[in-house]
Amino acid sequence: MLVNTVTADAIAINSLYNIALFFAVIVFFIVQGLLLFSAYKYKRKKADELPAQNHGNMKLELFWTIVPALIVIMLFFLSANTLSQLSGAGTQASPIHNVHKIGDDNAKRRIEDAKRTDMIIEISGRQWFWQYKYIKDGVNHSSQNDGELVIPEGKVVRLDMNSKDVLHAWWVPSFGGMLYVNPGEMSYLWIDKPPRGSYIGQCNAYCGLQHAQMISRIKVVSQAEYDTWVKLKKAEQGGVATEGGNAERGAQLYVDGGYTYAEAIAKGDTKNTGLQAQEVADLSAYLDTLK
Ligand SMILES: [Cu+2]
Repeated sequence: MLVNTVTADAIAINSLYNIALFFAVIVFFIVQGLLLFSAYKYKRKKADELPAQNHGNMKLELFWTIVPALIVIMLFFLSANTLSQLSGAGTQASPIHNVHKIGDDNAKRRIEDAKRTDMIIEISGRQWFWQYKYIKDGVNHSSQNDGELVIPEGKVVRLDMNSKDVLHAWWVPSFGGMLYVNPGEMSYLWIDKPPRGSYIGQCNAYCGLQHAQMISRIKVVSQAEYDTWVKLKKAEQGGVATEGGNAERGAQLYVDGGYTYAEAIAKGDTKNTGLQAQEVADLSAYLDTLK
């Protein structure tokens, strides 16, 4: 009801919330309505009047015990059902199983088997930013200076999270649930095929003075835009010019002359970057704007 929900997880959580809200609103109006009605109807009319003295009403008491109990039982089953549908819960229908101690290989294997994953991003919470490490694409990036977590659309992205200092919590309302990120533990969350767009999250556990600054900006883009972004980031971050597919030659160039990816681009080197001439020219122009 309150946020722009875009993934299946977020939609499931949101509809559960709406059902709970529906019952809460009905209960609110019945209780407040009876309160106002009684206050008006049975108010003292004469100074020395003694109102009727009632000692219990069996029917009424049964009603206000059984009906709320039924509502709570129903909400319990609806919640359990929603929990079991959430992405990544997979075969283990509990978010508790999405967290394990660092070094627990059995638990890690269960996580790896739980769900098909297209892409893994390691996230570490720090006072007071999020560090993003793209495992396969070799990009190391953070939320400092409005850095965005860029992901390609329609992919199943697994976030492998831990904290380097204190307790944090990852929460992007548009993608659904929140998860604590603790020192000494791994927490896993899946972003299930997000559509293109910009989303925002906030660390949801008070983690020190600048907790409020701990914002995560997420940008979901097309695969082509993502590929370009990866190239740009790698160019900015330097690194070894091994994109030509010849890692040994790249490593040798790097050792011999500290020849980095960025330098290779600056020199218009298509061979060691593995890029087309036009791409090298575009990247080079972009890098110039950063100087
Ligand atoms: Cu935090």
